[in-house]
Amino acid sequence: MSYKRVTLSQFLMEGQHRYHGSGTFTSLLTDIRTTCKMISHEVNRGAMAGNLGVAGTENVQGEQQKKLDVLANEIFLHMTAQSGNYAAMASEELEDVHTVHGAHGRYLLLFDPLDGSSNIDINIAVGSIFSILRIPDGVTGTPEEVFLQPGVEQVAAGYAIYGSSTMLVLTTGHGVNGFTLDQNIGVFVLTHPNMRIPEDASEFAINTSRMRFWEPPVKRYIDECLAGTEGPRGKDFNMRWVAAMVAEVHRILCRGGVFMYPVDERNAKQGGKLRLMYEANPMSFIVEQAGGMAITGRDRILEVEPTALHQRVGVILGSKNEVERIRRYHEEHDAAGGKPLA
Ligand code: AFP
Repeated sequence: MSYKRVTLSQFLMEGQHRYHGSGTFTSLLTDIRTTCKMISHEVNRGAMAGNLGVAGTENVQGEQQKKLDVLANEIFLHMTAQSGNYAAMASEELEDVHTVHGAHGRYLLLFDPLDGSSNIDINIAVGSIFSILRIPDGVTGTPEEVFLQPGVEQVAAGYAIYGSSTMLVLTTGHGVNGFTLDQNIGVFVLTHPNMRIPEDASEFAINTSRMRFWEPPVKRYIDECLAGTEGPRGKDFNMRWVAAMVAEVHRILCRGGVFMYPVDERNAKQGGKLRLMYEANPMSFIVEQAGGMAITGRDRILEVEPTALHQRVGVILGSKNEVERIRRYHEEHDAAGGKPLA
């Protein structure tokens, strides 16, 4: 019965009591909850609200912004600044740190307001990703360097997926829980408690149009998957590509698999394609909390020391045994004298 369900607010309050929290987390995540509901509303209205199409501007990454990229970014900035819980924010869409004047909180928010925005105009799932860091003790001000903390320092992370239903999936370091938005009453309810990624899988997601640029260990893994029952893996694999990391990670949380956006010959100069602070770190925190694994190819993503806000990185994450196998393939390649691309 729906009235017996646990809402996100109740869940956060319960966590606050269990871990003797001060209520800060509850406030931080309440801001995010409202933000995601508003973005969900705008995504859903789509063409009716004139929300589709390009904005005619470029973001800091040099990518064409969609109208909804710009709108989602504004919603994030506005809705999370009001409470004063966050001292500053950094967005994939903004060049510089956005400082909140008069904020009382000592938290930093990083976000990708609308991930997978090439899906907007064709009505396929998109999402928002967020990561929360604490300002270290003794630090004053919020220059860019304060944000440059490795992913292991995250105090919370999550994403919203605007798909056939809207969901908010989050971790505060005590497992991963998923909440579905009940559109009738405007409330997120706990529908996916304690999400766990199966350790084994036979599904992979990678943009195969880039195959000719891949490093040998990546090619080896995919070739073996494609060989199916006749190959060394002795089983058939399935392939998916949604072009929105949020949707790929969500599928992996629900039924396992591997998602790969590796460093390749084309993107090696910039370190990879995906952004460490807005995409790789928060998703890796979630994946690890759900029992999965997340690497750059060779290293654990959460231990990468960031050097720039908009840094990019190779990403391979998902079911533990598959990701461990891919890590081993990189190790074997390097041990045989192969040179890493980045
Ligand atoms: P956008 O948010 O700029 O559309 O990029 C989405 C993304 O960063 C990630 O979510 C996808 O996995 C990946 O890019 C898709 O990349 P391809 O363009 O190579 O399909």
